Amino acid sequence: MEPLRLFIAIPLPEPLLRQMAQVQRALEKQMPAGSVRWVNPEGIHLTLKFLGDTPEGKVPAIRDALAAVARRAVPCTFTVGDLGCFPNLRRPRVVWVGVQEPGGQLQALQEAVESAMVSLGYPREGRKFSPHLTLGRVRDSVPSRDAARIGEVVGATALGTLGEVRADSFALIRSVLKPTGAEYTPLAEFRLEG
Ligand code: 3AM
Repeated sequence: MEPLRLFIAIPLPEPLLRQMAQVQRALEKQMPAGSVRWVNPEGIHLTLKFLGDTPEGKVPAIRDALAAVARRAVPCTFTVGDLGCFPNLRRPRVVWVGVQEPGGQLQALQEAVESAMVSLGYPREGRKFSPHLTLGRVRDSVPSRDAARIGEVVGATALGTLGEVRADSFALIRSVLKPTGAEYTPLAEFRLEG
């Protein structure tokens, strides 16, 4: 049987997704044509952990482990705003909107999810958790002049705060890669009950 490509993420409210679509359109107008693959705004989410290819038989154990995390984790409120690029503005690969949560509960949730998945055999993420909402990915074929322009536009755009999100659940999501972009299907949602 085909493995499932899975990840764990916090879903976002519809009005925020509409704002994100507006930001995408505003940026697209200023950037070299076709230089960025914009993600489908309906699928924008806050990723907590990417699992990747997973045998279907492992899904019940993942669900059980995530349910246990959710029973202990507290809901949190985070702010969405400002723009940036990974790895940086000079070499932009991913264009994102930032997520700020000074209280540390989001970080704690991500660490709890990470540990639970490491216990199930997934590799621990080597990089520090940088919560973000991906707007688009710079195409590999983009000439360095165009990449520089993308970084300039992102650096010059003062987005400010788009809104606050009350996160009271997270989801296990299946991703199917298609030529038109990734299609996401939630397999299970977990309410934060701590
Ligand atoms: O939240 P974003 O969109 O940044 O980039 C992928 C996306 O994150 C990330 O998992 C989310 C759902 O696809 N992703 C994809 N492949 C990955 C990998 N090999 C990955 N994250 C880490 N390692």
